[in-house]
Amino acid sequence: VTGLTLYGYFRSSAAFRVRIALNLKGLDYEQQSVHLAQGHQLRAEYRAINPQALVPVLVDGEHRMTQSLAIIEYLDELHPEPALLPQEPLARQRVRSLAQIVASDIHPINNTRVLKYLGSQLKIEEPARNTWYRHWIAEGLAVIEKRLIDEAGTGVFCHGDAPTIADCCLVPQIFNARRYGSDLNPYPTVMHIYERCMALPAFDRAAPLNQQDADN
Ligand SMILES: N[C@@H](CCC(=O)N[C@@H](CS)C(=O)NCC(=O)O)C(=O)O
Repeated sequence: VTGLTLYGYFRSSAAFRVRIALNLKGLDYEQQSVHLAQGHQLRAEYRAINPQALVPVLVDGEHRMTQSLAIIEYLDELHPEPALLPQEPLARQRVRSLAQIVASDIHPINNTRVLKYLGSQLKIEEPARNTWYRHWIAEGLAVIEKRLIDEAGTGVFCHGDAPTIADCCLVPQIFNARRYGSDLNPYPTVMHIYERCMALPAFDRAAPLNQQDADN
């Protein structure tokens, strides 16, 4: 078996998702830090690794892969235990749907490059940019909260009694929400699940401040 290397950054929530999955699977991996705040993702050396200029990238031997959810599903297919997706098609659909509220709808419009564009190109000041950020988090988390309450699939975690891809996405999004001062009181079910996840070493070890490149 060849080694795994994760290109990431301590604060990157997309890299955080993959760190959680690697830890849940009990896989060892090396980390390469790409300093997003200093724009190192835009350097030619890094674009040679990922033309999208985003983290994470997972290198497995001679194979290089991008997109956190596609990476996690790859890991899940290669190492089926513990499963990060349930077996039954409707349950799998539900887990992916919850994950994608975060990964496809909340996170992309709050990404570093989007916030930078709002500031430097559209001249939107920081307080308004932060309002934008919290707005999309509030809208997404409200829907997740409602679904977790209403849907029978919810268990100790987002789906059933073991962590899934949905939890891998939800937890890092809560870290981002806190960092931008979002009010999380309206989402007690979400926060319960968040706390249960964070009580697991696989989640805690993946947290931003537990990474070697955490600079503050
Ligand atoms: N859909 C991608 C998103 C990757 C992504 O946006 N990563 C962020 C960090 S969380 C990034 O590299 N941002 C750099 C930038 O915006 O310049 C995935 O899930 O992997």
